[in-house]
Amino acid sequence: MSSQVVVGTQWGDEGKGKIVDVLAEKADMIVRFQGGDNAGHTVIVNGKKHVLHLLPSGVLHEEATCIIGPGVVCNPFVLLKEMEQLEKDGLSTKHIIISDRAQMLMPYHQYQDELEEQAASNKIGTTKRGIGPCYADKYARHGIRYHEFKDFEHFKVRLKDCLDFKNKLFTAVYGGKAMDYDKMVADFEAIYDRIVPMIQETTHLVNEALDEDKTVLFEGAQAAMLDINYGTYPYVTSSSPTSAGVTTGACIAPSRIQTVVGVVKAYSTRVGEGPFVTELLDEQGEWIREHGGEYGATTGRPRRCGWLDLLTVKHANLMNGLTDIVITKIDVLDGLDEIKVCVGYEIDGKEYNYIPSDQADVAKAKPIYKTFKGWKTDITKMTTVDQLPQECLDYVHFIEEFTGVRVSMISVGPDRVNNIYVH
Ligand code: 2SA
Ligand code: GDP
Ligand code: MG
Repeated sequence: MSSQVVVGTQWGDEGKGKIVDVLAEKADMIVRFQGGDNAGHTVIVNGKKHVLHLLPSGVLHEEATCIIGPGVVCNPFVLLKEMEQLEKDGLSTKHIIISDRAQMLMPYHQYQDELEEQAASNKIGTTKRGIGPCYADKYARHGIRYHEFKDFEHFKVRLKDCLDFKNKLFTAVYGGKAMDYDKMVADFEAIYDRIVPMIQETTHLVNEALDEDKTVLFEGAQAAMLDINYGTYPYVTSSSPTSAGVTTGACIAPSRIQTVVGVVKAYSTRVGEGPFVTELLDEQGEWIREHGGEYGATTGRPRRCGWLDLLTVKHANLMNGLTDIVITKIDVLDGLDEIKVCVGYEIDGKEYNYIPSDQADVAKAKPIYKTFKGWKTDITKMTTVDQLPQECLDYVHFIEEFTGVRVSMISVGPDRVNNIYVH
């Protein structure tokens, strides 16, 4: 049996999509276990760019089974659009399965997300894809699961109940519009024949694959600092994008997890609101954004940029039990004279080697930096560790030393082939 988890260690957009695609070459099954189409995972193969939102990033490997797991909030309309795009690109979508326990993200969730973001005095900066409202309904036990969709008459009754309730909320509380039930029924009827054949019970599929010694890859979306429990709450997403999230979101026992790969971008970015201790609100930050192409893969929003904050990676390691780190986008730093890394916070004169839970404290934190000399060499064509400049290796070794986790791969470009294997 081989089970491998891939998770983000910062605020997302570390390049998880690329890494999952690379690791999926050896996988028999790839499972998304949390989140929804808020994710934007970019995979580049032979110069062709694919941006995936709901589909696992391993989907380009047609021989592997791709599962949208029970922990996912899945918008069926977005899913079909994404599948149509792949089909246009000449790729197969026959290997995609939706867990019958996955929550169906409904048009009213998306609208609710928009209205709540508009009304909020303290905005989260969500992707407005309906993720928070859908998880809220799940935990309030109002959610509609995919198995309910199979019986369309039953689904219509559930939809009526839910929409009546939401329409009261939209009109009476948020000053929005009521959504039309008949139109919604017609929209769902139109996708019924494509969606239903993909719905299956998946917990036995995943566990049987592990029993049969197959290789199963669990793909995280978002990242540790956006975790609902241990991220920068309330500026987080509404799921657990961690190895613990795999156990609840894909239904495997914790003891079945073997390797946990944490993807670490060589600098930090964040989209949405919330404290960001190493943020660079100057030309240096702009430089990173332009050189790193740091714009949201789902919304196109400019990402906030800053130096690597190793306290977040340390925090991610506590949450995930990382066995490996993959460093990405280190090539983006190629042109710099010097590079800083945050190794601690100073808050009201006190030094912290961990991340406090109160965001008011984090907002006051001053980063304690260690400075590295830049390598000023183009590393994008390099394929082995011994080709890397010493300054670059010093940077990589420091990440290993600080976190206590080995770096097993270094990504030096966006394409599937731009990798240096370390161990
Ligand atoms: P939500 O929509 O409820 O999950 O938003 C809550 C917070 O989670 C953040 N979030 C993300 N952060 C980085 N990348 C994400 N995916 C897209 C990408 C984002 C985009 O790959 O670029 O295109 O803007 C993602 N999804 C959610 C979000 O910014 C909020 O801070
Ligand atoms: P994800 O959400 O973690 O999958 O990351 P995104 O796809 O949102 O953002 C990562 C961006 O960086 C994408 O445009 C990738 O194509 C790109 N990328 C991934 N790895 C590398 C790398 O090592 N170097 C460079 N220059 N770009 C990379
Ligand atoms: Mg992304």
